[in-house]
Amino acid sequence: MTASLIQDFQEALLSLDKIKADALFQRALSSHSPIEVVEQFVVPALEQIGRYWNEGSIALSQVYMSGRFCEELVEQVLPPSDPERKHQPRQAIVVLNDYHMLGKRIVYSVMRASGFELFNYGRMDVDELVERVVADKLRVLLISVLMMPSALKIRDLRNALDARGVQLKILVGGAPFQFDSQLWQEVGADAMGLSAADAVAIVQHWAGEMT
Ligand code: B12
Repeated sequence: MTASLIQDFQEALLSLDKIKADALFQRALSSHSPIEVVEQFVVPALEQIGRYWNEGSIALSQVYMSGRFCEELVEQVLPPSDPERKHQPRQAIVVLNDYHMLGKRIVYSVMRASGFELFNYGRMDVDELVERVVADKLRVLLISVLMMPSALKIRDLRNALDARGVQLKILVGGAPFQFDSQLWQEVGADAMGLSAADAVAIVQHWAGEMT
């Protein structure tokens, strides 16, 4: 994926030029797999947009519309599921507390495309999540958070599950864990992944241990 293609894509997003963004996305797809395009093209462009916003050089509306455009593009190309399901632990994915949904959507799609079946809980708070984990008898929970206050809520979740004697492997991912490499341990998670590909590799490893 060339840097100039990513740069052009990012500029199209920032100028809210949906047609151009779509054309560049299709061009990237002509030489790379959908997952590669998502992880090596869409994600870096959005991360750069996040940095601009952090510096104060762009408006929140530009960040928001870029996220929405990318959600639509990603939705078109990520396959819904693979018919060959593997033997696997009961698992789910959730966004805890915040409203950044794109990362979860990608991880969910990539997990399913890689042969895993998992519940998609959408967005939940801690109390609701504890009840669902117990009711669904989960063995593995994937949590996506993009804000620090949401990341810290994982500690409350772990404490509430411990109090009910629930043994659950928690895999976390999202911006706060990328900013602070020790945070996943501090909030009581079992592992942290930087990407959707990491999620697949880690759950595959756990599934092997559990069978
Ligand atoms: C787009 C965006 C938004 C959009 C979200 C649109 C949507 N539908 O999702 C909008 C404009 C709504 C938004 C709003 C806000 N945002 Co915002 N946003 C971003 C931005 C620029 C990109 C996020 C994104 O979509 N990235 C692309 C996706 C694909 O990447 P990702 O989510 O990181 O997921 C990848 C990996 O992290 C990983 N992954 C993700 N989840 C998981 C889970 C598991 C288990 C695994 C293994 C891996 C994994 O795999 C994914 C694919 O590679 C980030 C910047 C950043 N550095 O992340 C800020 C950012 C997350 N936002 C931030 C903030 C502060 C806000 C607001 C509070 C702003 C405001 N003042 O109103 C609000 C809060 C909304 C809320 N209550 O949740 C901060 C959070 C800071 C912090 N430490 O808490 C960030 C980090 C920007 C910053 N540097 O300040 N935001």
